[in-house]
Parts: sequence; C-alpha cells; structure tokens
Amino acid sequence: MILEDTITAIATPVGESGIGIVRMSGERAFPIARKLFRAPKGRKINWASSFKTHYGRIFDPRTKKIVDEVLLTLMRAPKSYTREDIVEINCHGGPLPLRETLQLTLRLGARLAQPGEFTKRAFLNGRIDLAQAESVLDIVQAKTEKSLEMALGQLGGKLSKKIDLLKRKMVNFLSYLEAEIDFPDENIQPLSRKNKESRLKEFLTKLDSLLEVGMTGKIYREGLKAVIVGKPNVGKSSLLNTLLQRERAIVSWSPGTTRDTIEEMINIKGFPLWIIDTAGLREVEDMVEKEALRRTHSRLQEANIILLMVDGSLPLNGEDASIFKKIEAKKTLVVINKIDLPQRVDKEKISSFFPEQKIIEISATKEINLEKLKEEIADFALKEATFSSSNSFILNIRQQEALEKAKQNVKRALEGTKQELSEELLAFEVREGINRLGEITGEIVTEDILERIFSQFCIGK
Ligand SMILES: Nc1nc2c(ncn2[C@@H]2O[C@H](COP(=O)(O)OP(=O)(O)OP(=O)(O)O)[C@@H](O)[C@H]2O)c(=O)[nH]1
Ligand SMILES: [Mg+2]
Repeated sequence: MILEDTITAIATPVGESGIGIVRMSGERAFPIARKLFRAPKGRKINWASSFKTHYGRIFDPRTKKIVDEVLLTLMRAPKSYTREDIVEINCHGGPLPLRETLQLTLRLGARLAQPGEFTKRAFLNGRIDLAQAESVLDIVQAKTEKSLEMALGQLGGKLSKKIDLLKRKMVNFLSYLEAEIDFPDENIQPLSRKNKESRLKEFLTKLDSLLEVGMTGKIYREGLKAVIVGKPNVGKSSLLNTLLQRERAIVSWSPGTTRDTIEEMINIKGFPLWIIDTAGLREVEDMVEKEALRRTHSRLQEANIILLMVDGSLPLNGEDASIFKKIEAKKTLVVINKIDLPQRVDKEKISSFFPEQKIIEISATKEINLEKLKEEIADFALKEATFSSSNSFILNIRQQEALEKAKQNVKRALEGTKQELSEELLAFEVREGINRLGEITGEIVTEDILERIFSQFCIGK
C-alpha cells in the first residue's frame, strides 16, 4: 500500500439519511477540498486551521454546477484519525449528493479507499497499535452496551498494556540468557536453574490469566448459543417468541410445527445470547422432518447451553426419555413449561436423569418466571468466568492464537530448563514467545495479517 496516496470514501451507510459523509485522508485532501468547496460570498476560510467546520457548497469546478450544500471539517495532520490531513464533507444524506461528491474527489486525484484503510493508516502511522485497530471493528459491531464498553477499553489500550508489560519482562529475561551465551568468558553470573524455572512459571501464569480473562470477554463480544430442544408441542417456539417479544416463530397446537431451526439474538445481562429454536425431536419417517431432526442434532453439537424443555401438563413419555439420553447433561438447563396448567409431570424422574442440573418452571405464553430463566441462563453462562469489567478485555481468534503459541514456547522453555537443555534452545523459545506477543500489538506484522484484519472493516472506516 502506498501511503502517499490520498484516499477517499463515503463513510456512512448508503441510503437516505439526515447527513452522509465523504471522507478524505492524505496530502492531497486539502488541495482537493479547496478546488471543490466554495464558502458563501464575502466569507474567507482559513485553510491552515484545524478542527474547524465551515459552511458552504460543493461544486463541480469543470461545469460550475452546485452539487450540494455542505459542512466541511478540516483536520490537520498529525492530530487526526489517521495522523494525516483529513477532510470530512457532511453532505445531505442522499445517495446522489454523496456519490457526486465522491466522484469529484476521485477526479481530482484521490483514490477510492479499501475497506478499513483509514484505520489501517492510523496503525501504519503509529497512532494506534494493532490490537487497538482491531477494537475499532469491535466498536462498530458491538451488540450490547457491555461489549461496547469492553471494545472502548481495548481502543484505550487495555490489552496492549498488559501484553507490553509481560513482553518487557520476557525481554529482560532473554537479555540475561543471551549475555550468558554471547559472553561466556566475561564472568557473568548465570541465572540459577531454579531462578529460570520460577521466571518461566511466572510468564506461564500471566499468559494463562490473559487467555482466561480474554475468553470471558469473548462471550461479551460474540455471545453464546442457547438451543431449545424437546419433543414436539412442548412450547419451544413459544419461548423464543416470548423472549424476543415478537411473533418470530409459528406456534400451533399441532405437533411438528417447526421444521427449520430459527436463530435470533437477545441481550441477557449485557451479553448477546443467540436463541435457537429447533424442530421437536421424535421418531419420524417423513423426509422433511428427518432433515429437520438432522439440523436439530447439529445445532445441539454447537450449543453452549441446552435448554431442555418438557411439558409440565403432561406425564413424561418415551419421547422425552429418548431425548434425555441424547443430550449432554453438563450443558443443560431443564425448563418445565406450561406451569399455568395443572401439572402432571414427574419432577423426580427428571432429576434422576439430571441430578446436578437446575430445573426452572415457566410458562412461555403466560410469561411466568421468565426473568428467573434469564438469570439462570446468565449465571450458567458466566459461572466459570472470573470476570470484572475493570480489568477485562476481549481476545479475538488471532490474538488468542498468538497467546496460545507464546504459551507453548514458554512451556517448551520450561521443560528445557528442567532437562538442562542448552541455553541457545531456551533463548530461542523465549525469543519466539516474545515475537508472538509482538504480533498481537503489531510490532511484528505481515502484509497477510494486515490484509486479514482490515478486510473485515467497511469502506470508509
Ligand atoms: N397453556 C400453555 N400453553 C402453551 C405454553 N407454551 C406453549 N403453549 C401452547 O403449546 C402449543 C405448542 O407450542 P409451540 O411453541 O408451537 O411448541 P413447539 O415446542 O415449538 O412445537 P414444535 O415446533 O411442533 O416442536 C401451542 O398451542 C402453544 O400455544 C404455556 O406456557 N402454557
Ligand atoms: Mg416450534
């Protein structure tokens, strides 16, 4: 990528809106804007100013035709999003004024930005590191307030600071090892084996806790999947609808109503929960229903939580029992539905199948105990989470992989120390581990990684 280029893009979604923004970044941003923009008669613009907004019009310098009435915001390098000169043109938010304004900037020498290129420049120009750049994506895509809060913390450098701290410790350790290797004759006091082991163990603990906290954070970003299963007609689709507060799935008294799996997101205690309604499980011959069952089974595999539903107004039967046998108990919350009706279900029998699982009694249609159900789901989802928002951050897959690799390096170094392998080998593993940490913040980065990260952004971000 050529940083000398000036890039341009429509930075707001296409469609009709109050305003829409064309954004330019680069050396030619100001000169281009000067050719396109005209202030009202008698008013002068100070083009050397920064963070100033000016009222005026965009016109085509060739035809002199007025394109739109706009507000122009000037941001001088290096105090801008990209650290380059940035001009933002607030147009009226219709597709036409925006497209024509964009066309003009292109004709005058700007190039259409690639997805995420503004943020990529912020990274390449050193304003933010890679973990921070990735958090910009999380901010844009945040689904709950909690996930937004965490992404903002990350943009502020929360994860980066923790990584840096650990990396500095490892670099310091490495410098001792290298001194021993490089200057064997200079009487450098070598680190004792015990000392090395305890330092490496400390790194390992730090890496583990980073991984653990980050994985909990991940729940807040990506959410969890809860699959509702049970025999036909117990009220699975009714529960989905009640949780969503709208008639998403078809509900009927006839068993076998739901054929396809339906997936929708709700916000439970700040994290996104994907609720998946499935076809009722039973033995069938019908081809369509067979396919429906296959889908239900594959959803069960991916589920983080299984909401196993039984009908409280009926005694358990063979269909219930055969489902009970199929599902993984440790992922399961048992939900007895229809408690508004006279109860005939045998709770003790359920407990004998799921001795450790909680049983929650609700009515999906009469909306009884739904808050309780939500609380149980949240508790269940976060039960192993050592979570407090003040020190939490989110790991994406890339960062998680890098941390895992660093952990492997440190582990091998530790094993090597115990077996008294050569210093060189030890130094190699530690150095590799440091490099993996460097990948997270982007000190060490390949074009390939950049490509993968920024291609997920939208154009104009
Ligand atoms: N009284 C009462 N009826 C309910 C309750 N929940 C669901 N029902 C009724 O039970 C019937 C079946 O509900 P559904 O939500 O379609 O059941 P399902 O489990 O999705 O059924 P399939 O899609 O066929 O597997 C409907 O007539 C609902 O109105 C409840 O809490 N109380
Ligand atoms: Mg259904």
